[in-house]
Amino acid sequence: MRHCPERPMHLRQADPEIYALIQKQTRLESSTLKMIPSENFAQFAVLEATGSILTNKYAEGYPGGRYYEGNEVIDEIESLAVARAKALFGAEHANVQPYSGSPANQAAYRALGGPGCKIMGMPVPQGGHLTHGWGVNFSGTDYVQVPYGPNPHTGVLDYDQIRDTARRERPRMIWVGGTSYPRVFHYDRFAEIAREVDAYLVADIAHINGLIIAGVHPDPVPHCDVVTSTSHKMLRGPRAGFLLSRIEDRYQHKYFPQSKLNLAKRVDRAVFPMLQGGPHIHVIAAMAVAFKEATTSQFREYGRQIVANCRRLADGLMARGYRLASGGTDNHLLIMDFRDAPYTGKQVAKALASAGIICNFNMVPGDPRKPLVTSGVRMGTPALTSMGMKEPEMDLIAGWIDQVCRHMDRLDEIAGRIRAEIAELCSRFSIPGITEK
Ligand code: DSN
Repeated sequence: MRHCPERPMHLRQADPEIYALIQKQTRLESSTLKMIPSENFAQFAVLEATGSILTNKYAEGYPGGRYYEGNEVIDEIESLAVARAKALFGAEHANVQPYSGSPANQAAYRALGGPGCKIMGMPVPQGGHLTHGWGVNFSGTDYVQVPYGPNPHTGVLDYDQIRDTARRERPRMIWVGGTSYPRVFHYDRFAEIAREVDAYLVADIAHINGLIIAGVHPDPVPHCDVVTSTSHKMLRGPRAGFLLSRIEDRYQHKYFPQSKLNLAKRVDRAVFPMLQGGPHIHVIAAMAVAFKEATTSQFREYGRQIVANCRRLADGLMARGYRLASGGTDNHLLIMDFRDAPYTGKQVAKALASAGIICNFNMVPGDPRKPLVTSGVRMGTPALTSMGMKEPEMDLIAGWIDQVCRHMDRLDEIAGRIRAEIAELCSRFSIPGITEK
């Protein structure tokens, strides 16, 4: 007789405490405005793949070359994810094993040069990421960072200044990308500069990959040696990272004359075995699901709407007298600039959260305050756009943000009402992975 396994025990019975906490977080996320620009709602199919039995399998190595048996199906899954990543971005090579964005960036560093190399990147306060050379991160301790950033007055990158710095410093790598730069990155101009000084160009597109797919931002792939990304922000995939690269290294003879490995192979070796062990196959499967969704016309429309929503929100705030870093936005995020205000970015972010508007305090270019205080608040539209919100909702939200900022001294009187209005608004929209139809 066939052995009949017991019905699986659902989380609700197996661990009521954790179940209750997840339900609590679900209620919070479905009744407040998720406006941290790096957050989103993964679709249900992504959550399902992430929670699948694929979590059980060890698969060190790559498809066709594993260190464990029983990986025939796993090879198919990873190969499909790789093929979808390459097709989606038009890349020659893809590696889908990085556990997240920072490990992906670490692998890019190791594929392009060992510790001690000089790199150019944007520091965190200027809109970059920790891994672009910030002092407390491996990229700042193991590599020599030469910073560049937006002009503190205009908030926009000055490409002539970047070229001058590159000519003077001759870095091995130039990193382009950020976490709080509200404008477009011109990869073609970065590429010109990089070629002039024989530097590798690396784009970190974690924040804006959906805008690139939608065609509303320039495509970095033709211009860059390596492109890194996460899959859980705009892509609405699982929490993970991936790398895209050229196959051949344009500077092989100069920087790696002894190596028999081309760039694609060096990227793969940097991920495994240099930096990681077993890949998270359940997450790779979920990433493949997200890549598939990103090929649809609905996804491209979503990418366009993210920017339209963010511009509308920016216009609504500026019309009410608020200052924004760089004077507006071209992408999914904006930074409210409170340098001249009597309250800090941290105080405003907390006040907004108390009213159901969840964003984060953030440095603005030229910020005189410390990173744990700041003069800025960063907010974005990807998650709201995933819910189906459009321009009319952005107008409402600009109004609520304004009410909070104008009444910082009597929040008790208004926060509850705004929170209730926001919960009512959210209840009218479908939330991917939560109330997804
Ligand atoms: N933590 C991410 C962000 O919020 O931008 C970057 O890794």
